[in-house]
Amino acid sequence: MELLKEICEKLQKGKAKDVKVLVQQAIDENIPAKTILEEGLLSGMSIIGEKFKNNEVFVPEVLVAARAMNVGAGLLKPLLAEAGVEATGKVCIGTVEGDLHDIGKNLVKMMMEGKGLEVIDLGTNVSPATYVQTAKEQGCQVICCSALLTTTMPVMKDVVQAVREAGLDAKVMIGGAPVSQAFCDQIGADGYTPDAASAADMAVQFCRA
Ligand code: B1M
Repeated sequence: MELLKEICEKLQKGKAKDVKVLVQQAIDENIPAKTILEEGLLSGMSIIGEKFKNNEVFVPEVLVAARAMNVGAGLLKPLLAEAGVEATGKVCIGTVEGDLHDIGKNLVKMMMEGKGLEVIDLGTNVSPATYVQTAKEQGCQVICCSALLTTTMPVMKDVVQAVREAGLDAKVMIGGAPVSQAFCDQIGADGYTPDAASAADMAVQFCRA
């Protein structure tokens, strides 16, 4: 679809204002929010990711693309949310210590809020102690950790260990591009999902259990 291709291209160029206008146009044309997200915004972000890997673009270009992504995703937020859902539980979410990537984490948060979960956003660079303290003080049923760097994935193991040592019965969910089910099993986390929508489904299941 031409419009989605245009969103994808403007996102890669970091044209946040254009992305905003085009996403709104796509919404007005009744293109499903999930399609706009996946085939417009995320597809642009994935091309930028490849170029970043191949040194064809650098941090500043990636940052402006990320900003455009957040602007577009913000418009989709109310549409991705399910209307009239009742609060189903409380979770906290953050990107683990040493890691500043937050686009995926923000999408997971958005999907979880859409399912009626109360989400405490701890931001990026979150230490295991902060997850534990927040879950304890706020009574979170689920602790959600995102990581995008292979070097920060081991912090997830520290989170699991800190949660168990603190005697919390909160579930620990993990995700992010380099994370896998095998890694989840290896560190003893309670759940892994590859995308934001299934993360929200899993969190709801944990909260209801
Ligand atoms: Co960075 N970066 N980056 N970066 N960056 C990657 C991750 C990288 C793969 C690029 C590459 O080389 N190909 C690479 C990591 C390599 C590795 O670890 N093996 C990398 C690197 C090296 C770095 C720096 C070290 C670069 C440098 O400075 N030399 C640096 C590190 C900074 C730090 O964190 N300490 C860095 C910096 C940055 C920017 C600041 C420029 C920017 C981040 C901006 C921001 O987030 N606000 C950035 C970006 C944007 C990327 C890429 C291009 C895109 C990441 C992204 O947002 N993807 C990325 C390349 C790539 O992934 N192709 C790259 C879109 C997002 C929606 O996907 O987060 O995977 P993702 O989330 C998905 C799922 O994984 C899942 O749901 C989401 C949607 O369905 N999910 C969960 C996520 N969390 C979940 C949690 C769950 C469940 C599912 O349960 C709790």
